[in-house]
Amino acid sequence: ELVPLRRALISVSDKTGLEDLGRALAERGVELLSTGGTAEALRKAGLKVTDVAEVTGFPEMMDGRVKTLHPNVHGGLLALRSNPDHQAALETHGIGAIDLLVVNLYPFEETVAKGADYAECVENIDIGGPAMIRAAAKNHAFVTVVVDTQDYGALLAELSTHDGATALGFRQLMARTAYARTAAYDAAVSGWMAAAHQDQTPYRRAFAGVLAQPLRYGENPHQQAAFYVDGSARPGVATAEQHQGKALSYNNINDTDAAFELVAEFDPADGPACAIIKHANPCGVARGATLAEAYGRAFDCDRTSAFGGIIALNQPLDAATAEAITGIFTEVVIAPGADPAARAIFAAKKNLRLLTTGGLPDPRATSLSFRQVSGGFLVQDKDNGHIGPEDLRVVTRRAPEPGELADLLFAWKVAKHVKSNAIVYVKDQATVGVGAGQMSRVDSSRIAARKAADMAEVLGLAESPAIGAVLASDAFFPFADGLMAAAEAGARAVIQPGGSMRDDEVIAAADKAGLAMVFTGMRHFRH
Ligand code: 93A
Repeated sequence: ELVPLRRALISVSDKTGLEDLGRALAERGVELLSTGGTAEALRKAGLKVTDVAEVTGFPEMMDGRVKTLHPNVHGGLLALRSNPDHQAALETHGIGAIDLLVVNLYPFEETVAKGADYAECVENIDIGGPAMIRAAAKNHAFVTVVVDTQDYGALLAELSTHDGATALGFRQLMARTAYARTAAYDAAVSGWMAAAHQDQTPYRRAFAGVLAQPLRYGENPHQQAAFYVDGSARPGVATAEQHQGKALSYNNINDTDAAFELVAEFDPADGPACAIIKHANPCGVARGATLAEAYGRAFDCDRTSAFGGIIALNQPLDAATAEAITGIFTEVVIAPGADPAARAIFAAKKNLRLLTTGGLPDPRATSLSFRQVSGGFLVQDKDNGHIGPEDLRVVTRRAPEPGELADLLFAWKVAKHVKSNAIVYVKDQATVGVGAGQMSRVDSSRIAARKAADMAEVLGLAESPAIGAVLASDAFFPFADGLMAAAEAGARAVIQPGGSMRDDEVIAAADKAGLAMVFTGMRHFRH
C-alpha cells in the first residue's frame, strides 16, 4: 500500500508554498516536472526542474490552452503499476510514471468575482488541470494528488511518516478532495455561464460551492457542519468581514443571513432601518429618524425575544446605535459598515460579533435558493417578488389613508421574511406584533395580536399597539375568521394577496368592520 514518490508533476496557478514544497520534494530525491510558470518559479528558487514540454515533445501552445494534454503525461498518471500490459505500454512508448500530481487550477472563481469580462472568464476555464487531477485521482491506488495549497503540510507529514512514500488511506483522502474540487470547479463554470447568458432557470446547470469553513457543529451540537460559498460578490453573510468575537456558528450564519436579507428590503435612501432576528424570524423591524431610534423601536416590538438575537442595519453602525445595542446580550450585528467610534464601543464586548459588508444586496436581484429533502434537493428562484403602490387593488369600500398605505407596504416587506403562516402588525413604520410559523392562519393572527398586547404590558402602554395598526398576511385568508381576529385586535387596514374562494366573505367582513383592505396579487410563502 505504500507508494514511494519518485517523480512529481507540479502545475499550479497559486504559487503559495510552492518553493517550500518543491525544495522538500527535491531533498527527498523526487524528480520535478512542471509547466511554464511553475517551472520558472521553482528554478528561481534554485531547484532542478524538467519542463513538461520536454516530456510531451510539444511546446506549450495556443496561449497555454494545450500544455499537459498528452499521452506522455496522462499515460504516466493513469498506468496501473500492477498491470503488466500497462507497464509494457509505458516502456514501449517511453512514458515515465508520475507518482505525485500537485495542481491548483486557473483561478476561475476569482476571475468571475473580480468582474472580468466574458472572454477573460472563458480563458480562465482550466482544462488540462482538471483532466490531470481526475486522472491522478482515478489512479489513487498508486498516485497521490494534491489540489489545495493547504494540503502541502499534510503531504510532507505523510512523506515523513512513511520515509518518502504515501499510504493508501492518504491517497484516497486526497482523491476524494480532488474530485470535490473538480466538481465544484465545473459547477462554478456552469453557474457563471447561466448568469452570463441571463438564464437563471434552475436546471441545465450544476450546483456546488467552495468550502469556506468547517463549522464547530450544525443546528445542534451532535450534527457536523460546514459553510460553503458560491463565490458571488453579493454583500451578505458569506462575503462579510468579521471584526470581533468568536467564529459564527451554523445558526448564527442562518439567522444573520435572514436578518440582512430582510433589512436590505429597506432602501437606506428612505432612512435608517433595523431588523432583529431570532430563529430566522423577525422579532422586531423598524424605521426611525436615526439608526439608534430604528434599533430602539425594533427592540420595543419584542424585548424578550430580542435577547440573544441578531441585528441587521441598513446603514453603517454609529456610536449611538452601538451604545444602545450593548444594553442587552446580542449574538451578531451585521451592517454595511461601522464607524470607528462604534467599533470602539463594541470592542469592550468580546462575545459580540460585528460583521460589515460594504453595502446592501439588491433584494430584486435574481439568484437561486435550495432546500434539502430526503434523496435530493429542491431548487427555485429566490423570492425577489416586489410590490409597489401601483400593484395594489383596493377591495373594500374604504381605501387606505396615506399613512396606512405606507405601513401596509412596510408590513408586506416584513411578512415576506416571516415563516408561513405569517401575520405582521405594523404601526408607524415599526412592527408591533409578529405571528410566525403556525399551521393555521387564524393561530398566527391570534399570536400576532397577543404579541402586541404583550408589548403594551412590557412598555406600560395604555392600550395594545395593535389598535389602529395595519396588518399583512403572507397568503390569502381562506376564511373570514383570521381577518375578524385582526379586526377584534384593532387593526385598521389589511394587505394580503387575495385569491381565496371565499374572498367575497373576507371582503364583506372587512367592510363590516370598517377596515381598508388591499390585494397584492402576489403571495410570499416561506417555509
Ligand atoms: O489551458 S489549460 O487548460 N491546458 C493545459 O494543458 C494545462 N495544463 C496545466 N491549463 C493547463 N494547466 C494549468 O496551468 C494548471 O492547472 C495550472 O493552474 C496552470 C499552471 O500554469 P503555469 O505553470 O504556467 O503557471
